[in-house]
Amino acid sequence: MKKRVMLTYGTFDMFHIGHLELLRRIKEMGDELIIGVSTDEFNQIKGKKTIIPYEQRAAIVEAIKYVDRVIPEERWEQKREDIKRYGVTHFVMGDDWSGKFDDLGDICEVVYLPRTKGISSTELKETLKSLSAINLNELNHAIEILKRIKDNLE
Ligand code: C2G
Repeated sequence: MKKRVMLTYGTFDMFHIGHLELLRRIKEMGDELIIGVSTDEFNQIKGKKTIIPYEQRAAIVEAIKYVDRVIPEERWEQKREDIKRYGVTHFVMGDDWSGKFDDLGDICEVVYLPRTKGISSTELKETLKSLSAINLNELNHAIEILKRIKDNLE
């Protein structure tokens, strides 16, 4: 039986359960899983702001037990070369990309899997931002109270 070599790409910023669930499901479908992790430069081309630098994002993905190989993703157009170079049989992405890579269907299976609901790097960043805004507010409020106490003591 021909070895099923799976390939997917992503930024994997602030690695979370949505990313893990995708990699788990893809690995379940095949024998080998290759991940193209978007470099910081490519994220600029994608217009995607990241918090965690490429080296750390790639190291985290490489440490995942489902992953057999990590390659840098530097250009939109490298997919076809990568599929040929690594003998990829299945190209798999989350379904927010549904239809976008069907053109690769002439050289491998193209599969889109449902995204994991309720989690995304963007939502995580928003939550962090709102938490720091709340903390800042409370800090300013506390400073006001301390000022009033100080004024009353004088
Ligand atoms: N994903 C998911 N569920 C989530 C969040 C993400 O299944 N809750 C999937 C996405 O559908 C994608 C993968 O996880 O297939 C990686 O997501 P991102 O890191 O956001 O990657 P993206 O910016 O979509 O990069 O050339 C392809 C691009 O590099 C894909």
